Formats: sequence, C-alpha cells, structure tokens
Amino acid sequence: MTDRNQTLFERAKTLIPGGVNSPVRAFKAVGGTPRFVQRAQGAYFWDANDQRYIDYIGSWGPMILGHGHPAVLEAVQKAALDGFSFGAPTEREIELAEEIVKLVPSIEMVRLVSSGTEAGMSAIRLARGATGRKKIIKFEGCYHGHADALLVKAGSGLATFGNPTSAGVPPEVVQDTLVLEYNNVEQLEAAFAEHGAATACLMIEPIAGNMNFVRASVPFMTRCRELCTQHGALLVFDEVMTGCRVGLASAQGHYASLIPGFEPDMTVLGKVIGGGMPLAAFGGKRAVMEQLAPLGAVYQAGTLSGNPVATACGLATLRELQQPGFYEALSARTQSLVAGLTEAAHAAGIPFCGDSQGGMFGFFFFDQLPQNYATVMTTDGARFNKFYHGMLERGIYFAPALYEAGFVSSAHSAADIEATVAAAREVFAQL
Ligand code: HOZ
Repeated sequence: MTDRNQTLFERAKTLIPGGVNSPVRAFKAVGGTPRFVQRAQGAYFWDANDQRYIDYIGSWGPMILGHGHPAVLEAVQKAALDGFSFGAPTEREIELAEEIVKLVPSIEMVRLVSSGTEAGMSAIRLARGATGRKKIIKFEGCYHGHADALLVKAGSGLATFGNPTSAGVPPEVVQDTLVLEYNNVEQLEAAFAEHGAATACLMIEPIAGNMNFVRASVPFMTRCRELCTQHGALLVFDEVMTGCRVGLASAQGHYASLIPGFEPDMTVLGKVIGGGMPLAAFGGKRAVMEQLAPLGAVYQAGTLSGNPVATACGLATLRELQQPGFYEALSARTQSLVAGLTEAAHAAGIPFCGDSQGGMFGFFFFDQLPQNYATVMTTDGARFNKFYHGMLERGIYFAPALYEAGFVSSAHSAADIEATVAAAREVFAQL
C-alpha cells in the first residue's frame, strides 16, 4: 500500500523547509514520517492513510474539549457567517476579555493577539516599558515563543534539535536576558542581588511544558514572587500551555492554593483560550496594561488581533470549561493515564515516572521526577524513540519529541486510556 503520509511529506519538503510549518512536527527527533492529519473528531484524528490515532497532543494543548466539540463548532460556524475579519472592534472581544478577567483574577486588563509568541514578546516589551529597565530573567528549558530576546537556552523544538540558542539572534539582542536554572533558589537570589535594580521582569513557565513536564517547587515560586516584589521587577507567568489547561484559574490558581495570596503581575495566555484558533493574550494589573498604546507609550498592534471567528471559538471553549466537575473529571482521567503507564513500565522492570496537573502530563524514563533542564537532558532518548514508535504503530499519538508535555481532553474516554495503557504494556515488554 502507498504510504500517503510519506508521499505528502516528500511533496511538502520541496516547498516548505523540512516539510513542516513548525519544527517539532517534522519527526526529526524520533525519526520516521510525520502523520499528515486528514480530519479529527473527539479524542481521535485520522492520518492521510485513514489510520486512526488516539491524540495526546491536541494541537499542542488547545483542544481541551477534544476535536469538533458541537458547541464550539456551532459558535465558529455562526461567527464565520457574519464575517472573517474586520480590523475593527467587536462586542465578542469584550466578552472574551470579561471571561479571561473573571477566570484569572490577577488579570485586570487584557490585550488579545494572535499567537503565544506575539503575546510573550509583547509582555516583555511592556514590562521593559513600564519599569524603564532592560534586563529580563528566564530559565533554562522554558520556552516563551520565538521572539529574539527569549531564544536563549529555550526548551521545545530548540531542545529537541540540540540548538537551545537560535542562530540569527545577535549577542547584543540577548545580552540583557539572564538565564538561570529552574528550581534553583540560590542562583535566583544571586541574580537578584547583582541585577535586581536593572531587572524589568522574571518570566517563567510555572509548570514547564517545553522540557516535558517540570513543576516549579513551592519554595522556588515563593522566592520568585518575593524577590520580584522586593526589587520592583514584574513577575510574568507564561501560561500559554497551562492557562485554563491545568485548572480553570490556570497554574497561578494552583500556586495560589499552595502559597497564600500568591499572584503574578502579568500573564501570557494562548492555546486553550483560543480553542484551536490563532488567539493569545497578555494581561495584568491595570497600571501596567495602561502603558500600552493607544493609552501609553509601549507600542503593540495586529490586523488579526481579536479576530471575530477566533474569539467565538475561544469564548465557546471557555464557557464549556466552566461546567461543574469539568476539571475534576479531566484530572482524574489524566492521572489514570499516568498511573497506568507507570504501572505498566514498572511491571516490565523499566524505570519510569510521570506527573500531571489538570489535563496536562509528562513522563520520563527515570525513577524520580527531574527538577531542571539539565536533568531532563539526561533522559535516554533512544529508549524514548523505541517507545514512541511502538505506541505510534498501535495508534497512540504522543508528542514526537522528548521535551514536550502531553495533553488529555474531556473527549478521552476511560476506554481510550485503557487502550493506551494496554498498548504501552506490549511496547514496554519489548524495550
Ligand atoms: N512549540 C510548540 C510545542 N511546544 C509546537 C507547536 C507546533 O508545532 O504546533
């Protein structure tokens, strides 16, 4: 039988660099042929050979309700009939802003943009403009989109391809980006002692999903907050992945439940808030957000910002997430996946551990969960690749890279989880 995925990949490679429009999709890390998606429904997608997969990527996070959720589909169809893009304000933008401000209490004002990269880049500019300072602190293995200043020791595709700092970024562009080890309180304190007065912001993935899945420890997060406050730097949470994915109030809601009174100063959102459409946002305290043009001197703009079809998709998605018990059910399903995989690996004598929060998870061929990027980097890539392909052959679609988190949707059934664990049992037995 002709492999249509392969045929399409060859055709794509003649026109699109690497055959893909985003590097990690190319399967370069795991080898083999990327699956070209034909259609998707619920927890599944079908590739170009009409082979069905249980999808644990969900468009790298946004599809928290699964593919083609009826309420979302209806909202998108209705919005599309009224027009695709106006480049003028709409009531729906206000409704989405109201929804975001309600769900994420640290956000008093929000601006809508089209991608997580755009949101992260704009948040940094705003933090620098609002504080009048230059330096930014980020952490090894955290990925905040592909804006120049943030492409230093970054996770996701940069880690996958062993190129954590991109070519094409002049040293002077990143000279004010301080890169520290995740979860390292001593380094954090030393950096603030030396550069605190010049630091505009500290940007962090509170649960890092671009070096697989690594949580910021509570003492570390507590110190991040204290030091930012003490030195007048803004604490910026990059919740592109975790926003409304790990819980309705996002990762900051989780940390607020562990650290009394905790909140970041600014938040970057994407993925789930757009429900699968190109939509992202950044928001924070009124006094900071009012520094943005047209009110303030920090410029930021976009023709497709607040797009009417994207906002309809995001709104319908956010409304579904507020159904009672949504996150309890999603968390339980995700936990059962991680527990099932762990038990199956251990039964085969394979070191394995995993973690999850809400509908986001990660797993490692380690006995203990890693705390930073350097430890994540010691993962046995060859073993992961064998596991990956074994699962793929059995119709289970995990991220084709070691450094990416996975995602479960409300459309994944108990039977889907059981089928995944059963497939893993067979694969582990062969590793
Ligand atoms: N940077 C994204 C994962 N962390 C990949 C997005 C994509 O390829 O769609």
